[in-house]
Amino acid sequence: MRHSYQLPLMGLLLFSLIPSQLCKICEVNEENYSYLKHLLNTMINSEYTSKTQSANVLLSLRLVGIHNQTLKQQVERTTEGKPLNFTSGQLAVIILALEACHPTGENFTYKENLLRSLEEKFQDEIENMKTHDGNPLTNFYQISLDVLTLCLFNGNYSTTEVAELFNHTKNYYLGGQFSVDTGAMAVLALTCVNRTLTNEQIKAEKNLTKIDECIRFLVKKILSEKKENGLIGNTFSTGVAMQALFVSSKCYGESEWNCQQTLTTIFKEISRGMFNNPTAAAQILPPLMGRTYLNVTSFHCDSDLDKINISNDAPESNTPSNSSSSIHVHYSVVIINETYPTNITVPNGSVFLDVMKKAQKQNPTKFRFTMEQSAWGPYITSVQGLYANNNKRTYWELLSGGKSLSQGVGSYVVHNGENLEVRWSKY
Ligand code: CBY
Repeated sequence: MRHSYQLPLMGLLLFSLIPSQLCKICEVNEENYSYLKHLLNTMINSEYTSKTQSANVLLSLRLVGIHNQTLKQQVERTTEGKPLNFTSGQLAVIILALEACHPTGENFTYKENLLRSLEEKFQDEIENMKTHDGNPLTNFYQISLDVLTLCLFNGNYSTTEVAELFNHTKNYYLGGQFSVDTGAMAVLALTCVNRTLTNEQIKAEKNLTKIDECIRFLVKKILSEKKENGLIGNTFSTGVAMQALFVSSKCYGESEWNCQQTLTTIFKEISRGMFNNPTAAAQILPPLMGRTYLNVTSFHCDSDLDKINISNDAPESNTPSNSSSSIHVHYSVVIINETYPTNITVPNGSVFLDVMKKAQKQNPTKFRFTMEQSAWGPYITSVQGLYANNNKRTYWELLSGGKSLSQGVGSYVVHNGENLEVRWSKY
């Protein structure tokens, strides 16, 4: 009889001895490694179209214990002499990638000058917020990446400023919608800051409470974006959301998130070709192996993944095989109350960008556009000479049948009879 109440007590005691940093992790077991192989194949055999794409891939590979010297050198080369060319978040990803999971014996060589440059860029973001109605130079996802990187590598930032900045809920919204990617990246950044504060004890108790509250609020918001199939936000925000939930498991109950269900749905999405973009693959792989960006400062990140034999075949594209047949779509440019419509014929399997190029050729006055390469592929910067502007929170939104798309122009495969639109919008 005595044991019956002593056991739970012992359990409670043991539980309270587990450090609060220990997280709830669910990860892929070996029988599902074929999905990971597909991701690795996409990441390693892609031709990177932007500097941050290769940095995202390098970061991801290192976090799962795969060291690729050629890729590392490629990322190193992008930083030579010109960290000024990058936005703050791009530089943060590059630092994370170059410094992640050092194999023993390797020196931290880049960190100092790149970190100083990141500190400056972070200050420029804050300055811009002060002078432009709270709008950073880039966005709050990048600000979170900045804080995470500065925190992990002991760069300079003010905790009070961070606590203040991250307490404005408005910063987590894009176009009136809570951005799961942004909220989740903020949870990672704040968790890092929180851990350093806990170590420094009393120093900033007020900040600690503020940051704690903020993490709890964000975790609640992230969980409220959980879909019936287990995705959190959408397919592409689920990876970073998983990371945030791994490091904050003390903020929610076990019944609030079924991690296995999320994994199963992600496998389905991998099979559907949704992760054939190297950055998409890079962002989902670490959480599938139970890793988060907070593991960047670990000295070894070994896993069983390096046993996987990666082929040199180019990743499969989602272009259907009968691409000789044609399809017809409606395409319009919409600027406030003006609509400029047209009909376009493209080969089956074409992406949104192919439609835009064809329309531009047909009528350059109405359909001319410019783009730049982002980590996720081409990003439309202007249509008809009208440019997106971060300070005014304007951008060109992609829609199909009136619904906003969750893929960019280079990835979204168009369908026969579809109503495509690029719309001048505010976020
Ligand atoms: N990364 C960034 O700076 C981007 C942060 C991010 C939250 C990002 C999503 C998440 C991520 N993991 O990187 C983000 N998008 C932002 C902030 C934005 C805004 C950018 C403006 C700014 N101030 O920096 C903005 C304008 C609201 C935006 N995204 C627009 C778009 C559309 C692009 C259309 C175009 N002009 O080309 C689009 C296509 C949505 C639409 N229907 O118009 C879009 N974004 C999408 C779909 C996405 C997802 C990409 C998924 C994919 N497979 O291609 C995204 C992952 C991402 C990139 N956006 Co934004 C979000 C998602 O669906 N989960 C840091 C940097 C270092 O890499």
